[in-house]
Amino acid sequence: MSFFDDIQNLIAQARQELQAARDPQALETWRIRYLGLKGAVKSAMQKLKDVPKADKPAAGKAANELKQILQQAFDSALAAFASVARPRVLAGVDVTLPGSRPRIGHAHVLSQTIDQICEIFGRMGFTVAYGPEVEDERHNFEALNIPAHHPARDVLDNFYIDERTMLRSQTSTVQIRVMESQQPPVRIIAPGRVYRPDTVDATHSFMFHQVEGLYVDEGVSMADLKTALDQFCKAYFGPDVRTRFRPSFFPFTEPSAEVDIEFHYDDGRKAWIELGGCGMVDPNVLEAVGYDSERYTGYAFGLGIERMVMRKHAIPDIRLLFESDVRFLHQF
Ligand code: FA5
Repeated sequence: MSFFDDIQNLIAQARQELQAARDPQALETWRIRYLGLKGAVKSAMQKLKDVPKADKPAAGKAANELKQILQQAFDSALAAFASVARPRVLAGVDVTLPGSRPRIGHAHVLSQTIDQICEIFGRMGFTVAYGPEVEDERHNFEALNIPAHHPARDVLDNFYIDERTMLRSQTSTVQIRVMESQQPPVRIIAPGRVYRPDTVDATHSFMFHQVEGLYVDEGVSMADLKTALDQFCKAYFGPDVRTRFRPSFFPFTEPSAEVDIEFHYDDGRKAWIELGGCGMVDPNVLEAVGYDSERYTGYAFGLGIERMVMRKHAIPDIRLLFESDVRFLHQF
């Protein structure tokens, strides 16, 4: 078969295959096979050197025409494909509309709040400490000045695992763990889960989160405590929020107080809402961890995180925070 017959056969075969190409992928495969760097057109060009000298001018022309014919065939197949395919893909879609946000997951509102709390106290110089949720009685009670037979240690008021081990009922345990492991000055917060067999209702859960705060150094005073908590509440709830400190009692602080924030209802009513307990660290606690209570003083606080979140986002029932209902969780 002559060089010219080969060219004619190639054109016929290429056209046939191009007609059969049904999608962009097949079109691209065709382009590579015929017009690519190692394609059929290229090898036809290379065969020119074997053509007898007399036929060379005509063969060169035929080879150039082969290239043009196949390139044009490819271009028009591509254009035809694009003009058919685009309306089919975009039918009924207004590409000028804003996109719809994909519903991807995000941190739970309680985790977001814990991050926020750590950030706010971080700016005041507090570092973050953690302690175990399964605790011994020394850290949950004894070192916190809560002796044996104290009503707070009742088996009905705590989740005991065995005689000496329990799920911690307060993050105050971390105060002890931190003070046992370092010398003053100590300035930490400790967020985490705590467990109490409380009857579940709109504001109580058997598992909830607290954030503990502890600052021990020379010359720490109740005024420092009030300033820190007031500043925290203003940073978290907004600059207009008012705080109030009510005298209270905790075995591990003296004096002790309950910290409240003023809450404004939509109908104009106002009420004081309790956030947690606080006070000056009792000297007995400082002595229990080997600190010199003559030299050092400190303050501590423990705030309920669910109560803060509920107040800030007007969540009426604590159970909503634990039910994993995405319709609720997606709002935050
Ligand atoms: C304490 O737990 C003390 N450890 C706080 C403290 C720390 C005082 C350091 C002094 C110094 P109390 O039992 O009041 O205190 O709990 C603190 C907060 O946890 C409460 O004000 C409330 O916001 C939250 N809380 C208590 N029980 C529940 C519950 N069942 N469900 C949800 N939140 C609760």
